[in-house]
Amino acid sequence: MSFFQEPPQLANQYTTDRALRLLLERCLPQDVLGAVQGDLENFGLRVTDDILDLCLAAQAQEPRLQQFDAWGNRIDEIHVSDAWKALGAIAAQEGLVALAYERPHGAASRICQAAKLYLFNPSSAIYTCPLAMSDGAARLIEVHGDATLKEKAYKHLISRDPKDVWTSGQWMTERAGGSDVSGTETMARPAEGGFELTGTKWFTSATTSQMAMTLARVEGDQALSLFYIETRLPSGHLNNIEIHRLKDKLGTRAMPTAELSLRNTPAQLVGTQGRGVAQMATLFNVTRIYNAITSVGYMRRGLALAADFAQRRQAFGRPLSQHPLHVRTLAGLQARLVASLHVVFYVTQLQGKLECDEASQDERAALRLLTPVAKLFTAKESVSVLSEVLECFGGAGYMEDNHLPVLLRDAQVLPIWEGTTNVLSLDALRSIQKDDAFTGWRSEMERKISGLHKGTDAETLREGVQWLHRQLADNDPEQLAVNARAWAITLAKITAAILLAEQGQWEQYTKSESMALGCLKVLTQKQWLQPEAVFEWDDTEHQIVYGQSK
Ligand code: MFK
Repeated sequence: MSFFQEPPQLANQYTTDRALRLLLERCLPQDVLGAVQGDLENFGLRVTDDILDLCLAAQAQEPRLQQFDAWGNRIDEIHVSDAWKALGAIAAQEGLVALAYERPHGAASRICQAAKLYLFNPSSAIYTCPLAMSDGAARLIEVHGDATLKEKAYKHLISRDPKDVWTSGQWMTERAGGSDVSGTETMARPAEGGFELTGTKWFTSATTSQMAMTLARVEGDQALSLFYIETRLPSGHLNNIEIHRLKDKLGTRAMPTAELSLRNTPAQLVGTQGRGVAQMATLFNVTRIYNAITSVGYMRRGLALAADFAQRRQAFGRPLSQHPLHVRTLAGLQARLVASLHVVFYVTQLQGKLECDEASQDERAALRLLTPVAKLFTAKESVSVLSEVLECFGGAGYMEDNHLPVLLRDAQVLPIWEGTTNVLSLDALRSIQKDDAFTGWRSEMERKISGLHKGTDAETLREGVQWLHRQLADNDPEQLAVNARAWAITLAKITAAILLAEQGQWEQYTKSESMALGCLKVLTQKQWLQPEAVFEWDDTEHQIVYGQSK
């Protein structure tokens, strides 16, 4: 009989995730851990079972735009699969957004929510995207919304009832203004009861959402303002919105992303006129954290499959898991996942504290700096790790029908949307120059380092912090900007190393072995913690790209 390869199996994604369990054990108060553990165990199983089935069904039936009905009326109806809708219903019932606002565990609620999102994401066909925008919109309303918005939208965004729950869009991107939203062309004109918006939005994710937060310029203003839109009229028709087409994307194809135009669309001003970008930051700082959770979620799924496969796949007379070179490869990837996981959960913890008014000045500053850094770093790690994961399967990793390539294709959007790597590196620098965020981050990190015992690598960690500080102190803004990416990635790695050391110390006390210290050791051996190369801007770079001097 000829040979057939056994496919990889997914075990319970919570109970088998040692890194996550240890992290939660340390970060959550014992009563909270006791209260959520059963739920996480059930959910960890469901994401390998019925939720995964829905994910595959949603990916198999992509959304479709129907622009006209049989009678020639323009309807612009986006049809999504039943599976996509079912994923939304499960997300509501599981309280994936609601948890953060019900706050059953105070500031720690964000950590519990992040654990569920991390489990859900790789089985959700990226339903985490609408959840991210809805959570960001709920937070935006909580901070900047008036009573009407709280009554109209907020309660729907945080509902657990599938019939009542809403998702929100975050319509920032236009043809002229992508990363640079100052190019926004959408105009807002005062109208009865508020404003009317006219303009074109070039990328709108999860376009079937019931509402959207968007930017527009009030006639005569220089600065942008923030607006709330309801996408449909009570009749079900679109609310003066035309959908031109669905985007033909590399990944995230179960989710509709559209180009659309607003044609005198009724809108309500949110917060203060002319403070649109600053207020929208309340939303996009939440979605950036979701992006980071999503990044680690994809890495985890890929590595869970690759590690299982390595125990089944025989090559050169033994399973791959008995080949040291293969295990070394997997260990390097796993250590990178765990490093990212700690950065993500630390940011989540800070966000929870901020929202419960429990964050110190230093923690607020650390959060401001780490939000863009965690997003940019984990997104890059996700793409790189998943590319390696596919290779771990050999040719099978390149085959669409085993649902491995989709992980990489979906992950490829993570460094792009919600601010590209370079834009976020510059945002990190801006947080330092404008809000002195480095000082707070540094105090937080030094506090953690001084809690480490002798014998740990405290000195190396301290040197890492000092290296980051020297770069800021010794370079002019132009040099800092050209090295912003290297600086931000180094900051992410140093943060990860400090968090791993802190976790490792706790694990050594309470367990017989430490996974976190194992990861730190592997990363150190790989020289992963070395600062990224920084060097002066030189015209050679322009020449090698364009063949001539600037
Ligand atoms: C599964 C996970 C999925 C997640 C959902 C995915 C859905 C996809 C939807 C999208 O991709 S929507 C498009 C996302 N687009 C971006 O994220 C835009 C990227 N560009 C930037 O972030 C630019 O840095 C920015 C647009 C903010 C620059 O605009 P400006 O007008 O040059 O802003 P400026 O002058 O730097 O800042 C204006 C104000 O906002 C300042 O406050 P003040 O007016 O008080 O001085 C800034 O401090 C504040 N601000 C900017 N960025 C901030 C911030 N505040 C806090 N945090 C930030 N990150």
